[in-house]
Amino acid sequence: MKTLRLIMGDQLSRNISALHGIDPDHDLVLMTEVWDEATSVRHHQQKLVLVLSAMRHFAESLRNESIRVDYIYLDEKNNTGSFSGELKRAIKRHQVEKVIITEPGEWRVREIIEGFKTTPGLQVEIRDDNRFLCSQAEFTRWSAGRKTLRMEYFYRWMRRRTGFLMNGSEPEGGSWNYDSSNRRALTKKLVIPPRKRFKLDAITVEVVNLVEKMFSHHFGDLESFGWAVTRAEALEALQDFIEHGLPWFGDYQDAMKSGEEFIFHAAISPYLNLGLLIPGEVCSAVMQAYNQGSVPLNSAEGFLRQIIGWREYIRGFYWMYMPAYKKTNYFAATRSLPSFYWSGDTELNCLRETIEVTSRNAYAHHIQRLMITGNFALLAGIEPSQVEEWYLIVYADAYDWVELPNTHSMALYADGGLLSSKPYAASGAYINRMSDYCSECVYNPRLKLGAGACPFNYLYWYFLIINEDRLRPNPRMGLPYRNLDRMSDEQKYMIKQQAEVFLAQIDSC
Ligand code: FAD
Ligand code: DLZ
Ligand code: SF4
Repeated sequence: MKTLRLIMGDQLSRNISALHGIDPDHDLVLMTEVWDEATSVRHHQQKLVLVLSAMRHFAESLRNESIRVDYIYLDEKNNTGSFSGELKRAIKRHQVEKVIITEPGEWRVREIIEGFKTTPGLQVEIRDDNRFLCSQAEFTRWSAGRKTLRMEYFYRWMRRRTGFLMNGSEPEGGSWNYDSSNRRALTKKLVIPPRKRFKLDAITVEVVNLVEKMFSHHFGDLESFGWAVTRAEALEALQDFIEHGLPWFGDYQDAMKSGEEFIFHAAISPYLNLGLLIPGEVCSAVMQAYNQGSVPLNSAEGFLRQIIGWREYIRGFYWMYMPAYKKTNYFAATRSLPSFYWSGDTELNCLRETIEVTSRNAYAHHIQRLMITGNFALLAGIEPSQVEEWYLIVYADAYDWVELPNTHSMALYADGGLLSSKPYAASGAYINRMSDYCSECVYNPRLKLGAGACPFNYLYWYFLIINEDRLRPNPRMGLPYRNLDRMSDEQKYMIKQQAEVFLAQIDSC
């Protein structure tokens, strides 16, 4: 039977389920650049270059194995611009009877793919995505009967299942989690090695020209593009991180510093999410470095937790709660996203630094995403769908399955606590402790009120005041509310006043 194997832009793994059992004599791979995906949101220009260049390189690598690939370019004359349109054309062109697809990573695209099943005379086989360590069925089994789905318990379950950092049934070193030793601030003396970046080859240059021509109105700089676009390069980037970043990853996981873009983070999420790297191989490389003694336990454990814990948990969580949960808005937040999220033009230095680095690299590390742009959006009551769209646009690693739970649930607590037991809300004191941003800021993180007071301070208390009915009953919010209770009515009144004046002029702050 003549079979078409559809490979989408974030499915660039040779071992992906859709390619299993491929018969090069009869089967054909379809890869298609489509307008609908390129414009589903106004993706950062670097993200477009990364996806399209990685797709073109992947097609080339399949052809080098004598696999037939029908590759449709974005600017081709007859390109219909959609997955369904291109699949229909390909079925006719090649007289195909069967289509094999790996399940897509996004609800919206999953619905499109399900729609293929109604095509008369066409067999459609949707296979599980085999690139995760925990399948959806296994996640559902783990979650059965649990009142809340907390990552920490999922993570312990995954440690036992994978055997990573386990001594029999006990965690290596006696503790499951070394997060408390992962909160050091950077010192001036510490030298941070640059992360591996890559030169543009002819294929990437061609894509850059295309993106400059068609998408120059999208967010972000293109000049600094340095992402890996092939598996070989992605493996090099992983090795570079393991040697030069991982040993310090644990200690400085939460630290932020002006001008330091990647610190000791891996910057491999774009590769994992495209399929250029596979989580199992990343964990094995970490374990090898740990077993050789070149990486301390807090780094190995902290990093593994991100991959086998957070990443897998987030994916299970997405499919468990979609699509209804996307619409929740626990704090009834309605404010529009401030324009400085696009321009970086703000006096709040921590926000400016984070937005500028995001524009330059289509990357910011977790704490910048969570505790700077995310925390501000939470405290300022920005409408969740606008914040989510921003995150989906600006990061090279952003796909709905991973961006949505991180933004909607972790950063904005818009689901009311499905993912975390309390909101990640913080005042300027946290940002001052974990970064050097405040020393270059017009505001003072030590001032709670009045001229020059850090806006994160009064917005934090304002957030507690206006959401008291929802948050005070939460046992984990006891301490902040006890601190609020120590304030006089006059202080609370002044906090409200200053916060409301700030929020009324938020676009020009
Ligand atoms: P490292 O800090 O070096 O961590 C290693 C790897 O662990 C990452 O590459 C990533 O694959 C995985 N990981 C770590 N934390 C998470 C997490 N919370 N969820 C899923 N995987 C995780 N990550 C994305 O991949 N895509 C997104 O669109 C995305 N949006 C986010 C939005 C917000 C508001 C927040 C708070 C976080 C978001 N994250 C997202 C998670 C995390 O910030 C990024 O995975 C991480 O910054 C990627 O950089 P890194 O490779 O240097 O990560
Ligand atoms: C992100 C993206 C972009 C920008 N362009 C394409 C494309 O032209 N063709 C394609 O197959 N995939 C693209 N992608 C990735 C898809 O959006 C992704 O595969 C789906 O959202 C499923 O997760
Ligand atoms: Fe950000 Fe406040 Fe520090 Fe300025 S003082 S950098 S606004 S936390």
